[in-house]
Amino acid sequence: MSDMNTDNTVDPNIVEEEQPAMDAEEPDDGSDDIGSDALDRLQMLLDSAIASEEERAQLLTRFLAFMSGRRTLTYEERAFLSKPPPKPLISADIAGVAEYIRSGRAKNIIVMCGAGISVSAGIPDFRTPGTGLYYNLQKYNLEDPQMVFSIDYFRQDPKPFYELAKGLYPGQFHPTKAHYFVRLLHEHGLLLRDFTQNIDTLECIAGIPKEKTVFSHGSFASAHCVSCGKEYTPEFVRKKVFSDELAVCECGACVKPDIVFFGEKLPDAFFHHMVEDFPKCDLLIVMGTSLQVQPFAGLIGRVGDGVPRLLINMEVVAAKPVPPPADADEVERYRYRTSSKFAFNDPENLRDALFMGPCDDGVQALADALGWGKELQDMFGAPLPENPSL
Ligand code: CNA
Repeated sequence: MSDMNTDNTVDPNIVEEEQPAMDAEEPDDGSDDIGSDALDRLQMLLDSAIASEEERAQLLTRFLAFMSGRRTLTYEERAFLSKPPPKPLISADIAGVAEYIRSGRAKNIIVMCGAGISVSAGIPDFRTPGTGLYYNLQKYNLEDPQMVFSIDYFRQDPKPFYELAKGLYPGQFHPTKAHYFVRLLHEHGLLLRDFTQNIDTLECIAGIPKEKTVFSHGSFASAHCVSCGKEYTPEFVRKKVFSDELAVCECGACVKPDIVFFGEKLPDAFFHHMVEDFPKCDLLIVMGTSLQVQPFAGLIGRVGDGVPRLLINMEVVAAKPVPPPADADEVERYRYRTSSKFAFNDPENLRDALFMGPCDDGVQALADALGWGKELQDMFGAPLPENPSL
């Protein structure tokens, strides 16, 4: 995929380009050589909620017969394999997404989130002007505030990172409604996976099961020496952080919590679940992220064509700059073909829904529309567990 750095490391500078199409070409000669992209489309239809159960079963049976040479495909079948899927949502907003969930079409929801979901807990995000962590790092006169998460810079001067770590270290904050909404999705049996970029581990405190969470940029749950690789406990690092000391290894180098710095590889779980989960996803909810950091940001382009996506954020991010082409034949394909940009600028868009505002308001509105409003409020108001594990 074009969204992936070849070395699979985090890169904040890559902004996603348009993804190549995953659509099927219809053969001009009417033969049954429908091509491997049509097989991809078949797989996608079978994996997604776009076709009904009956359509899926019929399609699979006929296709298997075709593959084993027992029959040829009809014109309609070939057309079905290449046609754009039906309109995904009744409206590109919270009400449309709620209707989609209520209709039972969302059974494998993936949530992707970032620092914005923890802002109301008191943890600043990176990039919001005036309050973000990068703004607060001005006193270090760094050439670029992102250097604080550069592994080379950390080896030279770990102090800015340690200071920043103190401000978002797990154990000091209460999860937000956005975290509890993810748990609610899980309790309603709808959560396939929660891909978080956050390192504050508020997901664990909110009670989202660990196996449902992918800490895409690592966490404070473990730590290693950057030179000899010796492992240290999170308690060791925690004590140092809160006594304003550096955690130093017995070899003399600095110890770093296992959060992913720019230039470092993401955890294996990220790639495993990226490949396993996204083809099954039937609704993507993206919350509180600027979608600036790759390869995470490119995940939005990994759901099947036409699979609805909801962005809940203070600002519009990753939007396609222009409306789709005016060509009548191309427009439907273009509209529902998955790319790593949202189609908010398309006035006919019924696939990418937007709630622009605080995450907590967005999830409360969605929970209300689903009839889960009180459940969310009660969960948010309940006392925290005594000893949540990181
Ligand atoms: P970012 O680049 O700072 O973007 C945050 C996004 O959230 C922006 O688009 C904001 O407009 C939006 N936002 C801010 N507040 C709210 C709110 N209340 N409701 C809705 N939207 C809001 O952060 P990203 O997560 O996109 O960048 C990825 C980095 C940030 C990851 O590597 C994280 O590790 C890192 N980070 C994590 C934390 C944390 O763990 N809480 C805090 C700060 C940074």
